[in-house]
Amino acid sequence: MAFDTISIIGLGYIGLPTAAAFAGRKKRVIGVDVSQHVVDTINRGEIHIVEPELDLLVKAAVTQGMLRATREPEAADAFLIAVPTPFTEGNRPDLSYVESASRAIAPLLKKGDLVVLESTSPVGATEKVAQWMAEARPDLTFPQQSGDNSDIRVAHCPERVLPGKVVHELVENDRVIGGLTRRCAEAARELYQIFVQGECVLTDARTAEMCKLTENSFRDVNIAFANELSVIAEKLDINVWELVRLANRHPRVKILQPGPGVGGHCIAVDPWFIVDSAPEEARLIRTARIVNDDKPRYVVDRVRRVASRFKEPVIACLGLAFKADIDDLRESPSIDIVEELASLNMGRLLVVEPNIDTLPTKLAEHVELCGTSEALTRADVVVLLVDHREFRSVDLRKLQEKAVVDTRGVFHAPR
Ligand code: SAJ
Repeated sequence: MAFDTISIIGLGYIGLPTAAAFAGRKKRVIGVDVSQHVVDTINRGEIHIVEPELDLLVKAAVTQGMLRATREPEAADAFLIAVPTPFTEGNRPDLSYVESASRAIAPLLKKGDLVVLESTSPVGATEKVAQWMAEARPDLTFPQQSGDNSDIRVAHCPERVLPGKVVHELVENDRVIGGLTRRCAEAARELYQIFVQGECVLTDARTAEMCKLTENSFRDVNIAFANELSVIAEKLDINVWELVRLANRHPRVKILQPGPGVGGHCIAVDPWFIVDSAPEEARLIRTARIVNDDKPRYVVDRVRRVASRFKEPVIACLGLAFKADIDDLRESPSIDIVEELASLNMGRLLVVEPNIDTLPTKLAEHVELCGTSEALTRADVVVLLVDHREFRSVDLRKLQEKAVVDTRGVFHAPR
């Protein structure tokens, strides 16, 4: 199959790097996004997200004429849907962006085209994509009607890249490719092999959908174990960081690190897609979500207890991002914690986040953004929320007179 022109619908954290990867292999790429700002930024050869090395790739792709962004989808040989799949009230998956994208590309389809759903999706979503397109194009045949002989091939290939390492992981990671038929999967493998150096492993679409959800749920459940352990250890007056380090010396034990909660837009969301599909059966997965979602409240409680011995405490919160050494504040438990502390009005709140210049508006009114050294000088209570590199090198003597709540073991773990 010749994939001369590839269209990527959704130019976010996954779509844009994928578009740049195809363009880097000299494929003509049409990137589609609903935001005029995103389209204009990319067409200037710039990027609207923070991801190491991506700026250079996009600049090269645009200047060489291999990548062009537009708001309206155009004809192509392969379409990749990489739009958000958020969850709504009640933790139910919201497929409305996927549906809009499917309906937008349907009029452009021609015999032989391939459509791949990349967005993390509940089981059955790829079948729905094929159904939405079939409704709009009764003149073409789809896999659910004609099996391997269909005019249009439809597959699911979930992204698995780690924010901060996207450019490398996109090329190096193995890919799970699930086709609505075997031929669909094979066509998608041919597409991904254009830039993927990892292995492209074929399966059916439902297994591929579940595989992605399983990976993130596995991590969520294991982080929940670590978070629960940290609460138990505190109650029993045990240093959880030492405990985890020692237990992990067993050859078959690998406990993850406790933290202030689970953030980001994947691990805190995807397990709910499994719970929504199998509410009675997904007991452990649901409980893990609840344990992790409860952790910020527990941290706030601890800060409240510790701060109560000061009359008007200055509280310094170190870190706002959802994990170390990135600037991404989306779904960050640290934001929830700082917001809750602000609403409790216990004293003066300082925030240190070395990776941003301005505070999100919802915090700006109540807290002061400052540098690490100023915060440590002024604070009575220090709350470590993110294990950023800068905080790891803090001189522990500066904390001697302070009350410390360390949610990541940066100050409390043996150095
Ligand atoms: N966290 C802990 N303790 C740990 C590990 C993580 O508290 O031991 C917290 C982090 O601080 C953060 C959250 O969990 O708040 C999630 O961070 P993460 O590094 O585990 O994962 P993400 O959300 O950055 O990326 C994940 C990855 N999935 C897996 O590792 C199974 C990535 O490969 C996926 O592509 C991505 O989700 C996604 O897009 O689904």
